[in-house]
Amino acid sequence: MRTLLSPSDLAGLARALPAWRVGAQSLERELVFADFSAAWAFLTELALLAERHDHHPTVETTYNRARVRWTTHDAGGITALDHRLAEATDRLAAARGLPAHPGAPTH
Ligand code: H2B
Repeated sequence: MRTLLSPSDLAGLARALPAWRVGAQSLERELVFADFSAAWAFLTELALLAERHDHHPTVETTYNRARVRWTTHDAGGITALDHRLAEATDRLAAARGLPAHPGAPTH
């Protein structure tokens, strides 16, 4: 779970996670919410999810936007755990009515 994914695994990830930018070291998604409170409600849920998995995202947020990045510090890059947590992030976002990926309809 915490071993680095191979280059071909990473290529597969790019297809499996259309909302995410697959970088060399991390998976990154930008989320846009109705307002500041909606952004923080989501981030609070994400924080609780992270604690349950003992795996913690890097988050940058301004007003109604949040940039979420998953990487495994212990392994120095992207692991299957990051894949799982990116999928879980997508499920939380979908439950709050956010589009599945940029440009997708919200319903
Ligand atoms: N979060 C992330 N993103 N990467 C890690 O390698 C990591 C973590 N390691 N949360 C965990 C905590 C580790 O430090 C503890 C001791 O299990």
